[in-house]
Amino acid sequence: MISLPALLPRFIVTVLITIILLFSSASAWKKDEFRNCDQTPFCKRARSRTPHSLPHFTLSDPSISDGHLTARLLQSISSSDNDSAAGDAPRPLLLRLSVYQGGILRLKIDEDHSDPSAPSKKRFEVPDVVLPDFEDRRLWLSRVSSSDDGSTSSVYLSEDFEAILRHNPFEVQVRRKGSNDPSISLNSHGLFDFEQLREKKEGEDWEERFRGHTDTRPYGPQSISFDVSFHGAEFVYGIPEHASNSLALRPTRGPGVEHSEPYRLFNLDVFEYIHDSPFGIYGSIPFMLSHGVKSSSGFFWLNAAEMQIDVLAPGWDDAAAAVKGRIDTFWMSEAGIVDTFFFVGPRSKDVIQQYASVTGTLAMPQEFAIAYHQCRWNYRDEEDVASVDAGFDEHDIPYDVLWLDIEHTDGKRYFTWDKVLFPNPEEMQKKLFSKGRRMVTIVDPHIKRDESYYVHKEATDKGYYVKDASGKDFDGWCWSGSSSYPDTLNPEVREWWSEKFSLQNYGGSTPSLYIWNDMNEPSVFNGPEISMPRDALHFGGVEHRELHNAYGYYFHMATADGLLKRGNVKDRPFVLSRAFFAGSQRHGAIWTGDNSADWDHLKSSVPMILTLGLTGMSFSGADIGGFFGNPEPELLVRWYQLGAYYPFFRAHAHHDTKRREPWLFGEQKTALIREAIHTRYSLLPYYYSLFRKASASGVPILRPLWLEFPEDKETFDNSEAFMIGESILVQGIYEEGQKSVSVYLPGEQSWYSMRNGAAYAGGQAHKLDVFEDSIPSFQRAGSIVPRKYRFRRSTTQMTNDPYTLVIALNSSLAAEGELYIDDGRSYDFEHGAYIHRRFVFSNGRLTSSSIDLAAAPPREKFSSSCTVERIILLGMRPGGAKKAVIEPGNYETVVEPGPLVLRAGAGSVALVIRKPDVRIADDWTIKVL
Ligand code: NBV
Repeated sequence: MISLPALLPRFIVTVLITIILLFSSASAWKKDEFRNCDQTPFCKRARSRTPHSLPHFTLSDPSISDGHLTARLLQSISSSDNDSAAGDAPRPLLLRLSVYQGGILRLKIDEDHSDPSAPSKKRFEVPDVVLPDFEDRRLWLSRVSSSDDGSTSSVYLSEDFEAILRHNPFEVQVRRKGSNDPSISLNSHGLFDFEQLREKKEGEDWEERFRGHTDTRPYGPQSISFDVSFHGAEFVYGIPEHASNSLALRPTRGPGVEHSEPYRLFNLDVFEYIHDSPFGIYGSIPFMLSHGVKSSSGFFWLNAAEMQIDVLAPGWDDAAAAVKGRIDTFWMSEAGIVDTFFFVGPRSKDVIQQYASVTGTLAMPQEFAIAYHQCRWNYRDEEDVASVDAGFDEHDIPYDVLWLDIEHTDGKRYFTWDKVLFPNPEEMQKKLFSKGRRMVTIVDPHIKRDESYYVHKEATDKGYYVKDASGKDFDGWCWSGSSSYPDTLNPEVREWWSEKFSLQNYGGSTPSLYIWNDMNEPSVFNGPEISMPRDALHFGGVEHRELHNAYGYYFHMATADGLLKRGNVKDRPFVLSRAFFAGSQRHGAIWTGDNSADWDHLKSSVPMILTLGLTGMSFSGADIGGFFGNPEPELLVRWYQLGAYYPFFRAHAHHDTKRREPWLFGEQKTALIREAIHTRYSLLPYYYSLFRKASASGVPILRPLWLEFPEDKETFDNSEAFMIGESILVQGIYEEGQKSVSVYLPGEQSWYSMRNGAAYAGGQAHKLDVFEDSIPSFQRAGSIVPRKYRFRRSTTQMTNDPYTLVIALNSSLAAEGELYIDDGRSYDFEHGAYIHRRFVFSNGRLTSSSIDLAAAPPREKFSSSCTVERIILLGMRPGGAKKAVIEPGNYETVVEPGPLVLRAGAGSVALVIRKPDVRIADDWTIKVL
């Protein structure tokens, strides 16, 4: 059937979309467009249960099979929910418990398909998220130990931990060996429930209706819920994506909780989201970490259906006395299976690494990608692009990437160009690239249903679109009018999609063009909750409800694969995605979507980005300046000053906003923004080293203070300050006209202001004056931070620039740090083509030596002729040294007072070793005398 929009002339379609948009931009967050828990039957049902009420599950016949522990889970009585058929005898469920190196337990519970009465429909298990080599790390279980009375079984988990299974009622506990108290447990409160698939009974109504949309729910109720308790925990964190002022997850239910909505994990395009709400926005990562003074643990549920999670306030279960140091949580999902991972820690960094060993670490980005990006919806045409590009040079502001939003296309047909506005796209990209700069274009998943559009034609002919419940290509409204969506769950579709990015297929593209995936929740303007109907069908008969939260993940994956192939696996892809799921860190960066130009959104960006980092998505950022609205110049400057520290650093704005390139607010504001961007460029060597660390181990770039100071309770609930790696602490300024701020500096060592070198004692809060030129930032005593202080047009011109090492001495006059360098582009570093140095300062000597982590001798080599042009010593008394002797070579250079920040007017606040001119790649020692 030809769709109505196809019959309408193009201008009518455009008018219709404009009307929809005008209407939708007329007011802010439309709460009513989205379901709350009470309007979501599975959530309402699950939440109405009380501890240890029916149904009740018992574990039976535990045994070892194939190195796993397997058992049957018997449901004693059918679920009391009104959606399940009374009188149906529930079938036993299959439970499988497996143990992996490094303290990881995996628990799976599913229906038993060997049971002849089981329905033929299989529940969805999310593929391609767990790393392929994770199974290689499985520890082969050979025996189950049973307690004398047969009431529990236990298995080895690691040298320090074991897993205990209580049989009746069924409970899983992870415990430190020899301890009676668990670290983490599941079903301790008997809230486990599993709605089994079954035949529909006559007269039963399985349909669900919401705001004029009907979900046919052909398979009926199939939700799962259970409680998880974190013991020894002060706070829990994680489960993005929610906009929030608080990094620690606040209780959502129980005594003292006013607004009782669970944290929702359901990828949605929420127009003008508010800055503090448990409401789900663009991405979902069902991974929670707990942190306490003594131990930390983590829990991950691999399930891509809608999830709702309650953090329960002490006393939620009417227990007379709340157990101190235990946080109970309640997890509910609409569909899928139980596929859960318990991480034993015991430290938070261990938990993060354990999670990374399951879902992977971030893909190492190219160097340009971690520098400054300039975006706007839209840079109008080639002339606009050229003038913005020139503006940066005129104002002496570096930037690396210019972005083009949806208007650059021919009628929102991705992979095409508007021929009038962008007649020479290749030339445009080449001009930018000649200055070392790149371009990014947007490619969204809604494909215009236009017979003459080759992408649509191919997808239709090959049957590559997601289908609606009746089996026809799903047709929804988005930017391109009537649109269909590639079913990237299917590996064949991903392969096809990835080929669209080859230089031959993507006309007008060049090797310096990278990609932005937006609207991949997926956003469907006329769909339920602005998304795809849950009964839409994917590859293998999978219902959209089962994989919704991972749709954007597969789309992002296919796009990143496309760039990888385009560059012959020699050019690291850069793809920014709005939607994400567990594991998206392997495919590229994400950003926090359409925030607003107000101080509240500035503030919530920090806990949001920190949460993303804790859950694997280290490479993330928020739109600088705020997407909606016009920031006052003061807010814009503060946003640049904060955003310059986000791992992903991009300014972006809605098309209805006033232009806000950095030089449009007068000379003084331009200078402040320039200074903020310069700060980021000067720290790029440090950032790049941190990205490498994150890509190797999963430890995030931006970190909550407690990750570095795990025993300092003062830090546990701090959502305003953060660490960059181990050495720098930043405090945001989140209020207009703020004159002073209280900054808590943790630890026993002091901290040096990165603005003026002043030292502040650790372990206390300091009330500090706030300055216009920067936000408070400090280098930790005992650290060495590599920087580059020559400001160029882009990172490309910085490659051979000399380094500055900033040494912040601790109370023993010692410090250490690292530097990682490679070609910034290719994968040769995986074969040994990198330089990794360790710097140690002690007893008046600075030594540089190589860190070699490679197991095998390098296949490739990387060399650098860069030198060190200056070494700044903080914490040495003035006149404490006059000269430095450099070995080998045994030559001398002067040590004299000098500035810390290299800008006009910065006073001499440190000792500076002038021009040691040692090569960064070499071993050397510098002795100060
Ligand atoms: O493509 C237009 C915008 C984009 O600029 C923004 O960054 C995305 O988050 N896109 C959303 C669609 C329209 C938003 C109102």
